[in-house]
Amino acid sequence: MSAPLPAPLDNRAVARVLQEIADLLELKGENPFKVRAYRNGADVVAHAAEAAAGLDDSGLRAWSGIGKDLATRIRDIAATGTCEIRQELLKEFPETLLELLRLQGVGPKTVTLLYKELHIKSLEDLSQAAKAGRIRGIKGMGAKKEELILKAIDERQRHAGRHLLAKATEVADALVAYLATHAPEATIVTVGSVRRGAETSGDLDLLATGADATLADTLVAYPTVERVLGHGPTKASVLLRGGYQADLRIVLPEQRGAALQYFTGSKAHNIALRDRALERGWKLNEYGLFDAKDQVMAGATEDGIYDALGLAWIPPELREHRGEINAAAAGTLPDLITQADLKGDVHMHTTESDGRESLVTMVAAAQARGLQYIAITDHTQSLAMTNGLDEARTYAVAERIRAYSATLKGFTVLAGIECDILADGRLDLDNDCLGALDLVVASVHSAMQQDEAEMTARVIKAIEHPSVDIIGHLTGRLLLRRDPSRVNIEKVIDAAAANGVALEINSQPYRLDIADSHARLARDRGVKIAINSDAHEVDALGFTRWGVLTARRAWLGKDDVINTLPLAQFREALRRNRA
Ligand code: DGT
Ligand code: CA
Ligand code: CA
Ligand code: ZN
Repeated sequence: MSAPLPAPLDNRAVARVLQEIADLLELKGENPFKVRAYRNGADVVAHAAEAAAGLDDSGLRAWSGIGKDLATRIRDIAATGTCEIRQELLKEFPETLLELLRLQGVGPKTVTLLYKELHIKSLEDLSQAAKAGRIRGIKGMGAKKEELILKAIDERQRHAGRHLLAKATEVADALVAYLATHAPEATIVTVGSVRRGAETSGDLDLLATGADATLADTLVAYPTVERVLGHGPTKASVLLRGGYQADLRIVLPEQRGAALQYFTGSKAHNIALRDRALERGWKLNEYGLFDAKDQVMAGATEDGIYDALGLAWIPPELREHRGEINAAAAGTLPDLITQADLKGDVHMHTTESDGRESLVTMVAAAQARGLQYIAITDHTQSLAMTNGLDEARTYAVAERIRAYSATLKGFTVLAGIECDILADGRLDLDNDCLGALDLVVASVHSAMQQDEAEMTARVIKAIEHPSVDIIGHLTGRLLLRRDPSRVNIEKVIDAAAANGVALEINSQPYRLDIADSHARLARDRGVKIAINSDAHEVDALGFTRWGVLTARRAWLGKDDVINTLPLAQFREALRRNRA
C-alpha cells in the first residue's frame, strides 16, 4: 500500500504544529518576538471561522497578525502537515524533547541545558540522569533542581500519566466514533489495557483495519489533540487534552487478529503466548503466527491465533498471565459474569443522607435499567456531614421503604443501611436496629491511617457482628488519589468466609474496591461477592459496568456474585438469613 497524499489539516491541527514550532524556537533560544509571532498565529488559526487549508496566501494574510512568512508556513502545514522551518528545527532538536517541556517546573532553558550538557532527549534519559545524580553537576542546576525534577517525573509517572478506566473508556469511545465517521468502511476498535478492563490505563491504543493512511491524518486533526507525538502512514500517536495519549495503528485485514491479540496484551500474557509458539518451533508477533518455514498459520482472526496454539479464545479481561493460558489449554476457562446477570444492586444512597435523589426516583431508574430489586443503604449518624441516620430515623426510613416497596409490581426495595464501622470496630447503630433491617452493608469511612493490626481487627470485629451481611469498599482506596488502608486482606477474607459475610466490589470508577486480584482470592476461599453501584444519583447506577469488568478480571462467574440471584434466593444467601 503506497501512502496517499495526506488530507489537508484542519485549523486546530495547523495551530498545534505552529505551537510546536514556537516550542522548538524557544529551545533554540530564538528571539522572543519571533516565538510570540508563532504562538499568536496558532491562536488566530485555531479560532478562525474559515479553514486555512482552503485559502491562498492573500486570504491568509487578511487574518490579523498573519504576515507574509507566516502565511507561507500555514499554507505548507495545512497541505503537508509540516513546513521547512519545522523540519530544520527537528534536525537540531528531537521531537521527544518537547515532552520534557510538559514537566512541572521545567522550561525551555532547562531543557536546552540538559540536552546540550548531558544529551538528555527524553523523559527516560532525564529520569536516569536525575537518579544517577548527574543533573546537580550542571552549572546553574544544583541538588535542589535535581530533586524537583525527580519529583515532577515521579508525579507524572505515578498519576498524571494514568487514567481511570471509566474516563479512558469514554475518551476512547469518542475517538473511535470520530474516526469511524471519517472512515465508515473501516473497523476501528480499542485495544490495550482499556480492552482488558484494567482499573487504570496509561494510554489509549486504537487499531484500525480497512483504512488507508488518511486515517492517521484524521486522528492528528482530532479537535482535542494537543500535541502530535508521531505521525506516519500506518500509525500516529497524539497527546489529547486532559493528558491522554492515544496510539492508532492501521493494519492489513489479514493481520487484524494478530494485531488485535498483540496490542490488547498484556505484555506478560503476550510473552507467555509467544513462548508457547516458540516451544512448537513457531513464531508469533503482531503480524501473525508463522511456522518453522515462515509460512503464515494464523493472523486474520484472534480466535485463529489462539486456536492454532491449541487454546480456547481467552476473554481480554483474563489476559494478565495469571493462569489463563493453562486454563485455556485445559478447557477450564471460567464462564464469566456479564452485566445482564445482575438482578439487584444493594448499595445506594438517597436524599435521606448524601444522595441527590429521592427513594422514588432511584427506584424508577433502577427499574428502567432492568433490575428486579435494590437496597437503599443510606449513611449512619457518625458521618454527620452526610446527615447520616440514627436509630430512630433508620426505623422510620425502613418503614417508608417497605411501604413503598409494597406498592410496586415485580420490583422490591429492601430496607438497608450502610453502617459506618467505628474506629474500634463497633458499629454505628445498635444491634436491635441493625437486626430489624433487610440488609446491612458495613464500611470504614474514617481513621484510615490505622496500622495493619488495628485496621484488620476493626474490620474483623464488624464481620463478626451477626447483623453484618456485606463489607463495603473494604480498603477505602481512591484510585490515583489515595492508597488503600493497611488492612490485611487475607485475614479479612478468612473471617468473611468463616462468618458467611460477602465482600463488595464497589463499582465507583475511582474505587473499584475490592480490587480484581483480591476478589479472585476471596472467591477461591469461598467468599461471595456483591457488585454494587454505591450510586448517589441515578446515572451512577450504571457504574456496575465497571464493577462487572473488575469481577471478570477476578475470574468470577455468575454464581460467585450474590446479587445475580433472584430476590428470594438473594435474601436466603444473606448472612442474617443463613442457618
Ligand atoms: P497501559 O497503556 O500502561 O495501561 O498498558 P497497555 O497494556 O495498554 O500497554 P501499552 O499501551 O504499552 O501496549 C499495548 C499492548 O502492546 C500491550 O498490552 C502488549 C503489547 N506490547 C507492548 N510492548 C510490548 C512488548 O515489549 N512485548 C510484547 N510481547 N508486547 C508488547
Ligand atoms: Ca495502553
Ligand atoms: Ca500504547
Ligand atoms: Zn461508603
